[in-house]
Amino acid sequence: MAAGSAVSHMKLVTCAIVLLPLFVTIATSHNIFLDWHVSADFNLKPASSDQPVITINGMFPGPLINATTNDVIHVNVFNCLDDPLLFTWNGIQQRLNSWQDGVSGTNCPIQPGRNWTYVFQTKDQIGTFFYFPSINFLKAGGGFGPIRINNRAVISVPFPKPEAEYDVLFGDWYSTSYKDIRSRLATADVLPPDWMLINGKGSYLNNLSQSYEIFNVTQGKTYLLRISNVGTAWSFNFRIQNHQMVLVETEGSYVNQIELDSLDVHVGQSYSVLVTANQNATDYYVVASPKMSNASDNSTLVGVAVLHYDHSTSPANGSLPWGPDPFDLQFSIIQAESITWNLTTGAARSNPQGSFNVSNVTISETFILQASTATINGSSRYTVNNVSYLTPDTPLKLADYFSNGTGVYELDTYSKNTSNVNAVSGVFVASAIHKGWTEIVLENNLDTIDSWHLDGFSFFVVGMGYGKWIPESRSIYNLYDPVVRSTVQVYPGMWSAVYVYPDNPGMWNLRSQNLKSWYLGEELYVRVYDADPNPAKEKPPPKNLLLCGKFQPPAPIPAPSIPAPSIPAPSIPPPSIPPPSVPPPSVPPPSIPPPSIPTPSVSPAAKPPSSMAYNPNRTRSLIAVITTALSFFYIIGSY
Ligand SMILES: *[C@@H]1O[C@H](CO)[C@@H](O)[C@H](O)[C@H]1NC(C)=O
Ligand SMILES: *[C@@H]1O[C@H](CO)[C@@H](O)[C@H](O)[C@H]1NC(C)=O
Ligand SMILES: *[C@@H]1O[C@H](CO)[C@@H](O)[C@H](O)[C@H]1NC(C)=O
Ligand SMILES: *[C@@H]1O[C@H](CO)[C@@H](O)[C@H](O)[C@H]1NC(C)=O
Ligand SMILES: *[C@@H]1O[C@H](CO)[C@@H](O)[C@H](O)[C@H]1NC(C)=O
Ligand SMILES: *[C@@H]1O[C@H](CO)[C@@H](O)[C@H](O)[C@H]1NC(C)=O
Ligand SMILES: *[C@@H]1O[C@H](CO)[C@@H](O)[C@H](O)[C@H]1NC(C)=O
Ligand SMILES: *[C@@H]1O[C@H](CO)[C@@H](O)[C@H](O)[C@H]1NC(C)=O
Ligand SMILES: *[C@@H]1O[C@H](CO)[C@@H](O)[C@H](O)[C@H]1NC(C)=O
Ligand SMILES: *[C@@H]1O[C@H](CO)[C@@H](O)[C@H](O)[C@H]1NC(C)=O
Ligand SMILES: *[C@@H]1O[C@H](CO)[C@@H](O)[C@H](O)[C@H]1NC(C)=O
Ligand SMILES: CC(=O)N[C@H]1CO[C@H](CO)[C@@H](O)[C@@H]1O
Repeated sequence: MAAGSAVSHMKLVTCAIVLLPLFVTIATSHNIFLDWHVSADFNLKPASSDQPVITINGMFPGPLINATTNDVIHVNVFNCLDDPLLFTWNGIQQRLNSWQDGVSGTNCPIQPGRNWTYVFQTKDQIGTFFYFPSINFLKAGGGFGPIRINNRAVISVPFPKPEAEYDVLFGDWYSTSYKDIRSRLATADVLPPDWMLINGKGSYLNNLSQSYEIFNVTQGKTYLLRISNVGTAWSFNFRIQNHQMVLVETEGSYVNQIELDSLDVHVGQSYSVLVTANQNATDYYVVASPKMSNASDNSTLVGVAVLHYDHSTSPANGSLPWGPDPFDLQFSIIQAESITWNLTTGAARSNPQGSFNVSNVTISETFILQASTATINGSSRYTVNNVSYLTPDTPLKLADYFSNGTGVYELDTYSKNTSNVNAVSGVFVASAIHKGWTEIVLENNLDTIDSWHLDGFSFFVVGMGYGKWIPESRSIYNLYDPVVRSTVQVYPGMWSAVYVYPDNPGMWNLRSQNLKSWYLGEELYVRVYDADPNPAKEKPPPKNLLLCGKFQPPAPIPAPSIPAPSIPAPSIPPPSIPPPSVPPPSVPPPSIPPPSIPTPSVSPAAKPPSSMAYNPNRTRSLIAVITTALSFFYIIGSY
């Protein structure tokens, strides 16, 4: 890091040099600093075609974020793509900090040629997660990677320490450019992706694959596989020839351990399983095959990797291990219902997971959300309660902070529990009662398996059922040990119900993980608002907050000596800034900046979605940057 680069708070990126991963983990401070150069690579050709693949520091999938409970992750993202970019951290709860969630409703995009640093904490979490680019359909081009949150040393884990851990990211893949797919989505009937990659590599059995993945094991040892479905559309059944798996964790919860021959993983879900190398030392097939598809053994849509024993005497052979009938959803449903929460084990904390449970809670509110499709103004859209989400130029979170939403969204315009009469496009923001238990029923009117994710929370998966949900459906709920996670599948023609405790104020995305559905409107935001003015409740915007849309950056501050509106450093309790989640006493018209909030200029006609780093006090930021840099070098020097 040259001293010069610190001068500009937000630096124009030199995109030519990308292969410079900077991984520094400072054990004592529990800060993890990462520099990510995100670019398009045309030479990887995982599916044999020379489409752009989104890499991070040249890697596909991107680098592992290997964190421990409560670590603080600093990810400086350099956008070397020609599309605006945001990353979201699937399943990371961003306690009191939806500013770092990285979806269109919370952050202005990082423009091409720019960089921006996320800073977030893995507060009170453990488990298996992943990250991915959240906007512009970029996920279909890659850019995803694994996140592990390890237990702190003082917390015991409910299984013996494995010999090694492997990240297993599998997902479907289009063999054409994400840009082509994106441009055709609204107008043409785009076929689902027809390839399957495991850790960015094609099938062992398909000679079009450039390479295939090998998991190395030693006979007699046990391994932890951290599995995520990073794809865009297909659910997969995962299995290993001649080997069983023990399911131990999902999306941050320890489950009651069950032995499985195969595991269904839906889009956006994560699991960890233990696999013991207890067979003869040869090679074995590792298979992920699509649900609800007749894809044959050797099709590109069947992922095949290799489990390779040390001193293996033969390559993988025989036929692929049989999975369940891909159209037998009953198998999948029964398996889902058998995944329950281990109430007695500790997780991020030593007290039992089950000490916070739903066996006796009072529901304050029920959301009934129905996913469907509709044609709106001639284009095909996905809808929730007949509303197709319309992404405003201004992130909801910014509007919330600067103008109590005025001019960008209106809270509860659309019903949370009935479908709009006509299909419309709109900015669907639903309120949730702070600390009032909320039941969310997700119904699927589509003919594919849907998968829903809520940012900011884990939820209790209390039930699934056929047809329409009715209040009597509650009689089949499991309120004793429902699994706690953040992504739940919804089978076609069925519903899934979850309970969530909205104790995390902020603006939170509730979305279909199926990329096309999400991109075409199957999402909404849930606003959790806490009237308590204590600033400890929700974090103030970060110092490097990007502005865009209605709230444009102020004109450049000419000289550092000119007094700027005072904004305290984040670590100092803010004396003059109003608590972030509390709206200004009266909503000012958008052109009047709210009292003592940094003054963005409002330009309703702002067309190019430019976003610039907001820099209230250049002097101070410069000092801060230099100080950070100095202490950084000091730490490296003493490392
Ligand atoms: C991840 O972090 C843990 C805890 O610090 C460490 O034991 C492990 O070796 C790390 N794994 C990788 C792949 O870096
Ligand atoms: C951009 O990167 C530089 C380091 O190259 C860093 O000092 C600066 O804080 C980053 N900008 C933002 C907005 O994160
Ligand atoms: C690849 O496999 C197909 C059959 O799946 C076969 O027809 C073809 O000849 C193979 N190509 C090469 C280069 O081996
Ligand atoms: C297994 O070993 C091979 C050969 O050394 C290596 O190329 C491969 O990356 C290893 N696999 C994993 C998942 O580490
Ligand atoms: C649940 O966790 C406890 C405590 O770690 C462990 O002893 C027990 O085996 C686990 N139960 C199951 C069914 O996995
Ligand atoms: C392992 O190899 C031995 C000797 O080749 C054979 O008898 C046995 O059936 C094999 N076991 C398995 C599980 O394949
Ligand atoms: C899959 O195969 C079954 C049985 O062969 C057939 O009934 C069904 O129509 C096929 N489905 C698709 C989508 O091709
Ligand atoms: C691929 O699968 C089809 C259908 O199962 C089969 O007919 C064909 O022989 C297979 N090809 C190869 C190369 O295995
Ligand atoms: C369940 O809740 C009711 C009402 O809040 C309370 O009276 C009762 O003691 C609770 N039961 C248990 C087992 O916690
Ligand atoms: C911000 O800038 C003003 C004017 O240059 C200066 O007086 C003040 O000390 C700065 N604040 C901080 C925290 O550096
Ligand atoms: C802010 O918006 C909310 C929801 O629309 C409304 O209930 C509240 O009264 C507004 N606050 C102010 C200060 O206008
Ligand atoms: C899994 C499997 O069937 N492996 C076999 C592959 O072929 C060798 C040699 O014929 C056998 O020893 C393995 O059992």
